[in-house]
Amino acid sequence: MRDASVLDLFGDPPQVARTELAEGAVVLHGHALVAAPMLLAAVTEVSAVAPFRHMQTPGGHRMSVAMTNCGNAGWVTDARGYRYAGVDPESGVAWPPMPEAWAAFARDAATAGGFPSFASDACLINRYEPGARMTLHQDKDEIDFAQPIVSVSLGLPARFAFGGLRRTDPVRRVTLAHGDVVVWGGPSRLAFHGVDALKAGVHGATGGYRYNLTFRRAR
Ligand code: MD6
Ligand code: FE
Repeated sequence: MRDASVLDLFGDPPQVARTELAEGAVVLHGHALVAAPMLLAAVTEVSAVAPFRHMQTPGGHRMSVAMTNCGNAGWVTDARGYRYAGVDPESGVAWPPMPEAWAAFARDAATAGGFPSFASDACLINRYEPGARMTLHQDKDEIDFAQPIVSVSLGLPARFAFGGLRRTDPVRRVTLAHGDVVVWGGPSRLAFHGVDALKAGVHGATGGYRYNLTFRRAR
């Protein structure tokens, strides 16, 4: 047995409860609880430079979820379609860089979820207010579907709907709470998923909002 000493501070992270959603998709409950203050502080920094905005879908609808990005590429949608863009279309300048600690967190979480050596280059930051939701969709604007997605939930809880590879496949629902991380790849990489309308509430870390960070390899 290893000596119970200060070394444990630098040892393996504690095992957290897991929910397997499907092959290649797992919820690591509470995996981001320790990192949450760091992650939220950087959300404030990123959004001071690249503010949250309600983008338009290609069909002309205003998204109820407000979004911003950091990293080498940012996910955007407008009348021209869904895509990754190297600059923030609102300002015409590059997205804020991905904080080092974020990339390291995402890599570690991916490893814990079964996908070692994940190198994210983009993080989409979603902000949900009461009533905001995300309809069923696939994340398919990235170049390399061999890379997983790491998704971090912060603040108010939400009901996450996870389906199959066809829009009409049955969905399973799971609550994502503050600090939960979903790691998602392999045979689940193109699974349909969405978020039910957020219920109003107050969370000690985020007030009336839920934030979701999704780390991707976009390019
Ligand atoms: C959200 N998440 O939790 C939205 N996409 O607010 C996503 O759309 C998502 O959690 C791909 C992989 C994991 C996700
Ligand atoms: Fe998604």
